[in-house]
Formats: sequence, structure tokens, C-alpha cells
Amino acid sequence: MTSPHATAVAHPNLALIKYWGKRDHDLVLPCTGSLSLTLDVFPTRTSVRLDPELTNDRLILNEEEVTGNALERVRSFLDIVRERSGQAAYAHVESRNSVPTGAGLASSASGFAALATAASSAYGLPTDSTALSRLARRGSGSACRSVIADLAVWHAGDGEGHAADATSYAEQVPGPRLAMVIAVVSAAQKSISSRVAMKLTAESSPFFDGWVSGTTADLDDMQTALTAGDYTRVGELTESNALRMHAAINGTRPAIRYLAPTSVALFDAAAELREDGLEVYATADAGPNVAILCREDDLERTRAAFAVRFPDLDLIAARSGPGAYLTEGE
Ligand code: 2P0
Repeated sequence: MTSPHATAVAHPNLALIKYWGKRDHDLVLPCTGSLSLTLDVFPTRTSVRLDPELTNDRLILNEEEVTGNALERVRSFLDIVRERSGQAAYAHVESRNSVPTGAGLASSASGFAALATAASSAYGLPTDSTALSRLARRGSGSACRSVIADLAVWHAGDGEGHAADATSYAEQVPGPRLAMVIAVVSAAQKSISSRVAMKLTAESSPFFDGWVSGTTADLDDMQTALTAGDYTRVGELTESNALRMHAAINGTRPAIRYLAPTSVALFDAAAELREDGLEVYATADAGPNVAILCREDDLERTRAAFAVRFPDLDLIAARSGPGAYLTEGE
């Protein structure tokens, strides 16, 4: 008899309305809801195989055995799965991702979405998208959105503690066909992780309260704009919400700044192209890379327009992608 095992695939997502700040660090409950586009590039494929002989989990990432903090994070996550499933066995976890790890292109989102999906199947937990999204959230907040295809809203959850845990998950929302061009300003590991930086922002940025109240309103407005198919409003909210997040981050003391001169130049180029009639908007996560939002029909034109202006940058064209799915062991 083969030991229980499963393999799952998940893709990164990029937020149009950002998640930045937790109200519960243990349960990974956010201060606000957020909303993202799951992409069709950079999949992560993760296998989980239970092994009663193991005395700890083993993690192989891109064919290399990983120990230390990364293994600890996976082990803590699998502890939740073991507790819920009543199965004590440790697991071999093998994961491959094609996105540069730690470069602000959301490898933790696709990673924990794939891990939650494969582990749930291997340990016999429910694999409906709500259960998977709630579980993925415990690994990395933004991972709950990568469980879902296309446009996903992550609900902040009602109340606190277990009531909030039950109601904080992502689900798909309707909207126009969107795409993105990701401009890779740097593929290097970022100097300070999102997890640490968002905690420091909440603790020391005087702009954090404004960020939370503004984002709560932005999320409502964004859902209205998406439902109405109002692309212009979607783009304006996307760009403005990203800049507000960076303003809140910049207010941290000692200061944190993720955007590089080239990142700012990319925001300027988006504004210039809008003047010229190509309706694109810029957004950036916790790193110098910039994602350019466009209508799906404008994707090639948008990529070409940025290739002329930024010939030295890698420009990755991405469309809306699938939610996390099992490839075997279902
Ligand atoms: C987002 N980011 O909404 C925002 C925008 C980065 C900038 O979600 O601590 O890696 O694991 O819950 O999910 C990155 O945060 O943080 C993130 P944890 P996560 O996409």
C-alpha cells in the first residue's frame, strides 16, 4: 500500500486592493479585506507524502533540502493540518516554484495555496475552496487568495478569534477581463520581509490608521466598480491603493522604502501612456517590481509600450489564472 500523498498546483496573485497589517498574528486575520487577480504565470507545484517513519517534516524546495525558518514555517502549518485531521505522521514536502523566491512576486502565496491543497488531500481534510482558503491563510495571508481563480476578495472575517477564523477566506468575484505586465526591477531577495514590515508599519507608522480606514472604503468601491465593469475606476483605485500602502510603509520608523527609482519611473510611464490613450495603471507590492494593470485585450500592446521605454527590464505578460488544483491523490 502506498502512503497517503497528493500533489497540487497554485499560482501567485497580485492585489488590486492590498493586504497590509494583521489584527491577529496567530490566526493570520487581516486588519482589512483585500482583493486580487490570480495570475497564469509562475506556478508552484507541491507534493505532500505522509511517512510514519519520519521524526520531523522534510522540505525540498526547488530540489534542495531546506532547514531553519522556512522548514519551521511549513512544520507549524502542517501541525495545524495534523491537529485537525488527527493524523500525527510527518510528511515529505517537495515544492518547485518558477517565481524568483522572495522577490515580491508572491511566492509565499502560491506556495502555501499549493501546500494547503496538497496537504488537505493527503491528510484527509476537506478540499472545498472555502476550507482550503481558510487553511492557506494560516500559512501566509495572501495565500488564501491564490486558492481562488481570477478575481478574489479576501474577507477580513467577522469579530475576533474562532468566529473570525471561520469567516476569513477568499472567494471569487465577477469583473472585467484584466491582465498585467510585471516589470522585474529586481529579482533579488528583498531586504525586509512583508511579514516583518507590515508589523513594523502597524506599530510605528502614524499613517497606519488612515491606511486601514481608507482601504476598507477602497475595497467597497472596488467591488462596486468590478461589478459594474467600470475598468477606469478599477484602475484608479488599484494605483491609488498601492501608493497609499507605500505611503504607510514609508511612515515606519526606522523608515522602510520598497520602491526604487525605476519603480517610480514605471508609475510615471503608466501615467504618460494613459495620456496617450492606452489605459494602464501601476501597482507594486513589498518590493521594487511594478505590475501594470491593463484590459486583457491590451496586454500585448501594453507589454510592447513598456518594452520600448524600459528595454533592459524583464517584462512578464500575465493573464488571469486558475485557482489551486490537485493533480493526483484526490
Ligand atoms: C498583498 N502583500 O495584498 C500585499 C501587498 C505584499 C504587499 O500580501 O505575513 O506574504 O505571510 O500573511 O501574505 C504579502 O504578505 O504576509 C502581501 P503574511 P504575506 O498581496
